[in-house]
Amino acid sequence: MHLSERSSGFVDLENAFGGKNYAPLPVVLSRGKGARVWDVDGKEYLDFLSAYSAVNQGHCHPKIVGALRDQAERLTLTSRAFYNDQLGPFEAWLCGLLGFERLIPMNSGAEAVETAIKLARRWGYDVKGVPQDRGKVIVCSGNFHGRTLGIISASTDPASRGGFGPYLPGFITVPFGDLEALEKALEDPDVVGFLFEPIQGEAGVVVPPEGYLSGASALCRKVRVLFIADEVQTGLARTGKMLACDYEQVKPDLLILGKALSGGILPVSAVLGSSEVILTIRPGEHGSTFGGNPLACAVARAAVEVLLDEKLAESAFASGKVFRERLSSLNSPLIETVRGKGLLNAIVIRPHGDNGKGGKRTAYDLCHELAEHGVLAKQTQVHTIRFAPPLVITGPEMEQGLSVIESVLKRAAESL
Ligand code: IF1
Repeated sequence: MHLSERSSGFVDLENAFGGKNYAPLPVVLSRGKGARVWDVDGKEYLDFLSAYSAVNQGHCHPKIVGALRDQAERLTLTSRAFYNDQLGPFEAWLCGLLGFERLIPMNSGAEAVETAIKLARRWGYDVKGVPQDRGKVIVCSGNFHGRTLGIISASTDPASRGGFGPYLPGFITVPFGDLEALEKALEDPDVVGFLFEPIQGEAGVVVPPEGYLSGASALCRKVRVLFIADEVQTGLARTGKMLACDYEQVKPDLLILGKALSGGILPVSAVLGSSEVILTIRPGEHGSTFGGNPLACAVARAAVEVLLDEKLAESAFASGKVFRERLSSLNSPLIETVRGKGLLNAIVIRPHGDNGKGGKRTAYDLCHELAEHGVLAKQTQVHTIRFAPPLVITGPEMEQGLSVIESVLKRAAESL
């Protein structure tokens, strides 16, 4: 991809002074509105990544930005050493909306996942009666729950996990989507929780077989194991329902939210659950300086209200259908699979052509080409491209995005 001098300046600075824990597409963004973003040269793009589903409400949503501005001028952070006038109302409102008794606010998704694991262990000891330090959490192969040491200890992905040991014990891995394997693992009396993504994001938008969530929920209930849904990525309207668990009418014992809980404006996450579980952690035993800050609460309230006011779950459901139908109807020999729910979708691409480095072109090369033509998307795994535009994407914008994607795929298919 050609880089302007202006763009190269920013790329060079990151390369010179930043850690190299990312390999971004060479696009330097400076502005966003709705489903569109602009780079430092003023070139416009459709954002089909949405900051990994954090900006479900679209970039710089005026209502959320307004809430941010209003609250920023009044009070931003008190710590949890004191009460503030935003946290309680926000907790009551979100619990009421989603049908939970209590929540613990945190910041990043990973922190909320860690909180859930701690809650499951503590509940296991205090309520279920598992012997101290023996609690185990079942996780799924191919999972992605974040980057902390605890979480990567539960990962099966060598890139996330490798070379960071020693690892935290207490995890059992089962294949994702396999109820029999789960049932077997649940025979261990020390199991306190089953932690899963309703659709695996990083694994390549892997949708489990129908009935998996409801089956897993029933299995967990039978043996008194907490059913813990990581909806950091699938949650909050992304998959065409408020929660992906709603597709099978299952209610998790612990629900983990992040990303779009703030509409991408600042890091806000939460774990929701029953008093029985949430209250097992007592004062001084867990927390965070920024968790539950008034700015975050005001922003999160506005962000979730936007999802409701603008019926974004319904929009995601409808436009996701259009998206998958259009790409399937291409019947492109290049596309192995089109999958997803709502606006969390992916296509699996066959290697094709010549990448100029002695190999075949893959999803990575297609993402560069898409960016050149004004559509931002990111490969996940080697052969998969994830498409997850903001849920506010308009009909004409979706058409525009689809026509770029279609033409890039058609051209690539010629080199198969
Ligand atoms: C990165 C992936 C997406 C998540 C689920 C918890 C977290 C995530 C289901 C942690 C985070 C991110 C992190 C981001 C890339 C991204 C990602 F490709 F790695 F898998 F979205 F698909 N649970 N996902 O997906 O939340 O601590 O980041 O707030 O660059 O690592 P976080």
